[in-house]
Amino acid sequence: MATHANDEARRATLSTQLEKLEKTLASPELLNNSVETILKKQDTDGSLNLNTVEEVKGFLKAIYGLLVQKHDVTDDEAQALLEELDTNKDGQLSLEEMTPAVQRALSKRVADLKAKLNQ
Ligand SMILES: [Ca+2]
Ligand SMILES: [Ca+2]
Repeated sequence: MATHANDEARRATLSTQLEKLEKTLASPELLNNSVETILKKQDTDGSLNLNTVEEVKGFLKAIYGLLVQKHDVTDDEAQALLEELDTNKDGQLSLEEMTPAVQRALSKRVADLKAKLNQ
């Protein structure tokens, strides 16, 4: 019985998370706010973009955090992400350039949560 109650509580928590994530993904404004929060947390020099490998590494860690995966981030991984997302090739990531990666991470998290809830 106790196990059943725990399972119900766990499902309720997951459902709440799922709802919140789906809302964020469905609203450009909420998504923008989320990316902005992440950017401000990683932006150590107040440039309002990610312009150092350290900042990009922090961003990549934040994305892994969204996926609830503990993962060490290397300079190479950060460099690869920077090259992938840096569409105007100025060597730094703007909020607009960060958005697809955050969107991707959130979508993946939504899929994971749905899979868990359907178990
Ligand atoms: Ca910066
Ligand atoms: Ca750029």
